[in-house]
Amino acid sequence: LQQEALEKIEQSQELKQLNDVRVAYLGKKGPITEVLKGMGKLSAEERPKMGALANEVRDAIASAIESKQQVLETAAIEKQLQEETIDVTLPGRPVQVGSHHPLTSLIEEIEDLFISMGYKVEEGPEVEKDYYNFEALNLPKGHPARDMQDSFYITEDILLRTHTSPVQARTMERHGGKGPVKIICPGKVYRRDNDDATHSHQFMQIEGLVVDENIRMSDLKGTLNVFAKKMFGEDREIRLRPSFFPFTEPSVEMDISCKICGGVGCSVCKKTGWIEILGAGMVHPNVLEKAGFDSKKYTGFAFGMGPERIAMLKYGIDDIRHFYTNDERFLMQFGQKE
Ligand code: FA5
Repeated sequence: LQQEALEKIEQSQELKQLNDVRVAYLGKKGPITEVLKGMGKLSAEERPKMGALANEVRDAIASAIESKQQVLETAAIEKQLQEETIDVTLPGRPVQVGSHHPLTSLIEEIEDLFISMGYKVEEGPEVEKDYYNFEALNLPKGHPARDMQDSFYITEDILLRTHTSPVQARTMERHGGKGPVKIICPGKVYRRDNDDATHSHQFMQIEGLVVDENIRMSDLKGTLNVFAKKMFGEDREIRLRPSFFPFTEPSVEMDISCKICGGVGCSVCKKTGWIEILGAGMVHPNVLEKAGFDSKKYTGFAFGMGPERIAMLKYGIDDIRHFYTNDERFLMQFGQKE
């Protein structure tokens, strides 16, 4: 029996197999347990001899199992170590680093520029009340100029804001009739415009508002001049055209010369050589009064610009849709270089 068990132990290649041998020979139903159980039937002379023999066989098998177990365990660990070796000399795989979206970078640049001129950055909701989007801005219900900004309505009184100007109204209201107010507000806006090279149904705007005593049109012009020169360089031309917005009086629009065609005319500038980038004007007295400001004491200017159009001019991008289609070939041009 002992011989047979030792052979089986020797042949065991795995721990599980060795355990089966242990159960078969030393387990409760194994031959040695059987022998020990049957001791009672033996004569008093035979009993110690048989007992000693059974113990001897059991110990021999047990110690053979133990040493084989150690051998198998060591082999298993070695195998595992070999399989899991890490070759530290292999070259690393390059990690693709993401980058800011070109619009995000541009907006941060514009924010920094205005912060350096003493402006604060404000935010407002994209799902807006009709009151702040239109009424507080001198656009009562039924006003024809509402058609200039075809809107996505959610209910009769709630819509996706069509411009960032509602943040003007909200900020002035919070100031409780006391100046100065000096803010810019970047954010997403939505209009039912048909998408083409220069229009998108969702785009960004950056609003600016300054309200204080003695704010004049010349302050607006000076501010826009500084902005244009810092953004586009001293050599780019700008022009102000008279315009109309219900919330400013007088109102202007600022155009900048087209970089793509050099002013000759191309599809981006609709063959005019100029691209409109912002609307602006002196805050209408009705807007000041509605927000709780005394329009005899306070005046202000406001402007609203489209950063997509600014980015297109600055980087020579020919289609606004590039910003929203997430083509990596486009985005990576603005990414970090390795
Ligand atoms: C406004 O939205 C006014 N709230 C701006 C304003 C603010 C005027 C404060 C006076 C005082 P307008 O609709 O022109 O104005 O839009 C402003 C800018 O947003 C435009 O000059 C243009 O750069 C950009 N823009 C307008 N519509 C689109 C569009 N569909 N896609 C991309 N950019 C657009």
